[in-house]
Amino acid sequence: MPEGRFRIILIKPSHYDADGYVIQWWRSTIPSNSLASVHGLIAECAASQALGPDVAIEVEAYDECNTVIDVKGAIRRIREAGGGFVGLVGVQSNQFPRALDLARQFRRADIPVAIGGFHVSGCVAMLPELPPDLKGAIELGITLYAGEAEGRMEVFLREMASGTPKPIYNYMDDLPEMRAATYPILPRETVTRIAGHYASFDAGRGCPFQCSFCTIINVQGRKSRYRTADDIEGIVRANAERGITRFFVTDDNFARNKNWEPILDRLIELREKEGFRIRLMLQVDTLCHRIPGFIEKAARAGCTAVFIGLENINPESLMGAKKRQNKIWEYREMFLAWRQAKVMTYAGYILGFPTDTPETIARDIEIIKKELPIELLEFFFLTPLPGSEDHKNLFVRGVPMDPDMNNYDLEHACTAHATMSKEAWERVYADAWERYYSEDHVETIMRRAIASGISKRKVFDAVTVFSGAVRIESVHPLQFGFVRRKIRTQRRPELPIINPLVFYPWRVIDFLTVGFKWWRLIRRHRAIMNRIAAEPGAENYIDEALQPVTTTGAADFVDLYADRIPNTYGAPPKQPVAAA
Ligand code: B12
Ligand code: SF4
Repeated sequence: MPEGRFRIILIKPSHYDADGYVIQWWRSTIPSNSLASVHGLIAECAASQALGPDVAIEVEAYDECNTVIDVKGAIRRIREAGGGFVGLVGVQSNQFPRALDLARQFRRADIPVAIGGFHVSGCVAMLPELPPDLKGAIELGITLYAGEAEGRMEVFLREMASGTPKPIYNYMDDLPEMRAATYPILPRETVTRIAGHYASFDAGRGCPFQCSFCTIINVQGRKSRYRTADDIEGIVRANAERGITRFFVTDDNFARNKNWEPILDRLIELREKEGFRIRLMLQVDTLCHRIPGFIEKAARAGCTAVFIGLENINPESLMGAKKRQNKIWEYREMFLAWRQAKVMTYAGYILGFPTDTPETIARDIEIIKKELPIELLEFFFLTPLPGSEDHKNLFVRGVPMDPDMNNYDLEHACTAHATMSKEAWERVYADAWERYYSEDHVETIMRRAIASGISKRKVFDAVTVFSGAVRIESVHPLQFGFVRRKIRTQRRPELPIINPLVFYPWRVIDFLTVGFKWWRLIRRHRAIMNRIAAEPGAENYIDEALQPVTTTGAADFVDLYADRIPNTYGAPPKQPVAAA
């Protein structure tokens, strides 16, 4: 056991862009809840003197998406403390190569390293044996942690501190209870590196559905495990003491959190009786509008934006991916319900289901633009993420998949498509962003926002970020931040470090070009917004998507797909029409 001090440096790694530079920003936009969870657990161990009364546990937490990691400084601080380790936290598959590159630098200095997160947990949960990257990590002397750490961090710290940790901790068969679980919490200085000072918490874990591309059900289970309303109040109060009242609630499907109502009631009470200025971003499924009171209470609790897993509008694709709960004939009603509550909607759309072709995708995006009142649509490649049933099936059958985990960011084609070539699939992805964020459609989105009383400033900001992130910065909006940083020396080891005389002039041009493109986009969007806002009667705008669904029929796209919706699927009876 160490004596005196034990310093733990937590790093949530980022990943590499196409040029091999770490994707990082002056300010990132979404907090890392994994970092908050692990930090909270270690802070609790520090407070309870888990390593004994003579050892002070010190903890630092960094999100590499908004912080340049000073590896030498971290090594020095651990050595000065006389002991400690580096924890690479919440490492997703696409971040595993970067995590290993950081780990190698620490291991060369003989600093102990542990890695946890979805890549390790997903592989351990689903694969018959460890994949080569995890085996390689163990060979480097890195400790792997599969499963959730609530209730067991003390044991882990003791074994790390004694210098005899196991090569791999596997708690996949033992999901901890969430009631009274430790709060996910970060120091204020970590939170303020996120634009808008958003913190996060998971009000629960697990989802009852069985989508085949999803890793969550195999790692966190299909049973809803949830925090109590008292604990959510505790998390909110602890953050509010530091001046933080905006939260990203990271439940993948908050509508299926069995405790959603007491939690929302408590947040409403905090807002309405005690004046807390709570703002929430939630993730929900497409059936949430059927839960009585859910949308209304979410809005009263401070929800201003929701992420909805639309995934696709083609019933064949949804059935193929076992996403049976998505009922396309109800989509419009669901979006209108959120709109009525003045909540902005983000919907995820997956490209590359086996029956997708460039033509059907183009057609479906046009249908969505015309018929569904969504603000932000975000596109993803269908990806066999380690931890998902899709990945396991391909792995077991030996189907080729991209060996470079850095590409598993849902922005790359990682395995072959049934009909599209890799290039065609990539073109479809680029075209989807162009098509949805065309100036015409940006205008429609803004018109709908003004007509529905949704904050036009908020919609302007979000639409501008979403339309520029991929097209200007070449990163998905979920990885976006403000002011990109590229550190010359922090490049993928497979690629050369560029001479400063070449790198810095290139960087200046790159920076100015990107800045100019943003300036032009902002100017164009602002002109659209100002023009619409100045039009008399803008608030009376109406189009097909804003019309309530009538009792006689749903939207046209339901007709289009009528012959593909299985009879047993609960759809309203429709006259089948030939697919376009
Ligand atoms: C919030 C979230 C985000 C946020 C923040 C990231 C974060 N990790 O907090 C944002 C929006 C940035 C994000 C982005 C992306 N995400 Co995300 N995200 C999530 C989400 C919904 C919640 C994460 C979370 O808080 N989990 C709860 C924590 C507590 O669980 P955990 O990370 O496993 O940590 C526990 C244990 O693993 C362990 N542990 C973890 N680290 C360590 C370290 C040590 C030392 C120890 C001892 C223990 C330990 O203890 C923790 C507490 O129990 C998850 C789904 C999910 N349910 O987890 C997806 C998820 C992690 N994301 C995923 C993906 C693919 C992405 C993206 C790549 C794709 C995309 N475009 O959405 C991007 C890109 C991110 C990037 N920069 O590269 C996948 C990852 C799958 C995989 N095999 O890699 C997930 C699982 C969702 C899915 N689609 O299946 N994401
Ligand atoms: S609804 Fe979302 S979280 Fe639930 S299984 Fe499907 S993809 Fe996963």
